[in-house]
Amino acid sequence: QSRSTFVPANEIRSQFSQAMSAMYREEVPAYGELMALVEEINATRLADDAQLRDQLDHSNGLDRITEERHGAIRVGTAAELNTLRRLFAVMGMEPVGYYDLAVAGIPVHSTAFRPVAEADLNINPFRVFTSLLRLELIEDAELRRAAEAVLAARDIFTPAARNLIDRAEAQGGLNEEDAARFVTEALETFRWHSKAIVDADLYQKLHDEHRLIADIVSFHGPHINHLTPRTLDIDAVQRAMPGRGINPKEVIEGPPERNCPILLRQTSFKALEEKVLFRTAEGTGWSEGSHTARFGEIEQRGIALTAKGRKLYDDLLEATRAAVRAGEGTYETLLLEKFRAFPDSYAELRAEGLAFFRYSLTDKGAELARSVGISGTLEGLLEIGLIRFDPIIYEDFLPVSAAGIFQSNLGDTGAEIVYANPSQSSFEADLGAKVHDELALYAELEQASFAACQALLSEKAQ
Ligand code: OOG
Ligand code: NI
Repeated sequence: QSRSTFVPANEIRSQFSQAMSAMYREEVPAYGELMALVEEINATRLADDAQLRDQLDHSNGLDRITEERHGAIRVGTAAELNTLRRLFAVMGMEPVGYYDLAVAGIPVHSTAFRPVAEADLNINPFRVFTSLLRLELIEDAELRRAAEAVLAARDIFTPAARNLIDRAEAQGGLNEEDAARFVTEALETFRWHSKAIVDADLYQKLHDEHRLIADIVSFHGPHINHLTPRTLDIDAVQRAMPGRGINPKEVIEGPPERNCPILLRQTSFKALEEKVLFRTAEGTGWSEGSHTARFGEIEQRGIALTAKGRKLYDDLLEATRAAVRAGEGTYETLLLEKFRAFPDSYAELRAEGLAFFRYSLTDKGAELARSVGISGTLEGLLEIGLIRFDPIIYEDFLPVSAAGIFQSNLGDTGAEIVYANPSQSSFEADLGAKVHDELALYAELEQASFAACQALLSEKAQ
């Protein structure tokens, strides 16, 4: 097997993301409707906004927009999470970030699998938000043991998928035939199964403990629970949804509408109620029931914030929530009001060290670089117009938003659980790897973009 015959991981990821989208479109028809709506609005927005087009072009973001989506799954055991890490690695996706959802009363902790290098993100930025159930948080020991037994008996991967993961690791890649088979087999893990692997009684007990626990434990695998396209104008999509027969949740999660979008704004529509079959207690037949797990979501991505910017974001969001609790007004107006304290021009965001930027040569810079050698500081080169800066897009997630999304789709029933500490190290032990620090990734990207400018400008000087 020679290396040159391997299908690039980027290509496998693109194929997988397309296959996933086709499967979800069939399973959840509203998703197809949503995709069409988002595509229309993106096209209009791009046609109307030359500045946005130019900016996306300079951060290599233009081509990837319509291909861009994220999904989410929830798994039950460390072994499942561990094999998922290996499965995603075949497609060039690595775990980035640690999210503790326990703070929001949700018994999971999570990471996002995604490509890490800029070139790979530009080819296809497909990501999967992946949550691991914290079974230790179930207090009822008998119920915990019952859940453990169900999880221990299932295999969420097909034998062929397992073989192909082994082969990809041993060889360093997959040939064309294997890659195509891998996509088909890996997809099986994410498929919806309407036949539960528990009886109605156990389902109900798990559900009473927390709806999410029932969703994770009761089925053959971690069905993809939403697949989210990226829109360039979330307010427009939110307004247009009801006209298409889609009913979004009331508020958009994340920062308010701004000139310079920051981080991530998301909205979703309610989970579908789906018919499921439970095993009868004797195990001889089936009884009908229903389950809600899958929903639709859209998102708009903005600039990645530095630690300082993120702190300001968190503080303002908390101030908004406190003001809402104090009855000072509606969430939406208070959010807008509080976020006036967040600078809203790229120049200010940069000057105050609140966000990450990608530097590139201007036309003038490129022209000069061809004739003379130039060196200078970043600020100097910016001032004389040889370098420009564009936002680095946030590729990750927000735990508070995620909690809002989870909650809107779970409803309010289900007992409160008191949670243990966040535990990144135990998550990483289960995962079998450390998660990347997302802030470090953005900082590297920024530094590398300036270094590349410097190299181009100084070429002729040597
Ligand atoms: C994941 C929710 C988090 C997002 O976009 O923040 C998420 C889940 O419901 O499993 O997907
Ligand atoms: Ni999501």
